[in-house]
Amino acid sequence: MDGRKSALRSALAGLALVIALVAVALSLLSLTAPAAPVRSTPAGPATIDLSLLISGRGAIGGPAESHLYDPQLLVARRGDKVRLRVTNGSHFRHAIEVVGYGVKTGPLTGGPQAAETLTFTADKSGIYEYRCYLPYDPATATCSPDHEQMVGHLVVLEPEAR
Ligand SMILES: [Cu+2]
Repeated sequence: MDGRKSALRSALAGLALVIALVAVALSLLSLTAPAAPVRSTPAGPATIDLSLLISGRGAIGGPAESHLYDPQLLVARRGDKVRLRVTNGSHFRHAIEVVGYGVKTGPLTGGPQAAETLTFTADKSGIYEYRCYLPYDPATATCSPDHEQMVGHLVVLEPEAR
């Protein structure tokens, strides 16, 4: 009886040792073979196509307090050439300016969709605000009461070290 117990005990101890060795081997493997970084864009400077919608649920004669830029965050890397398609999907005249980048559309008329593509090189890293530069003027169907809320940010990252 005692002999069978001690055989079982040593078998369990052996099993525990094997499990510990496998765990050490696995941790060494994961140390020596790090996962490759996931990459969805080329490593070097690239031309990136972005699109931005000036969205307004307000319509002519209706409420106009929901105008916004969609999306409110754009990301590029320094050195990328950016082609930013701006479409005005609202019924009011709007525009966009990336402050500090010297990049802006002309006034984009409302009603039938108006669009303009801005092409620029993201040559400065940092976070830059984009906003509408046309003040609210109901007499000319320009912008909307929420003009001050039409804000987003362009984030230009430093490229990864290669
Ligand atoms: Cu405005």
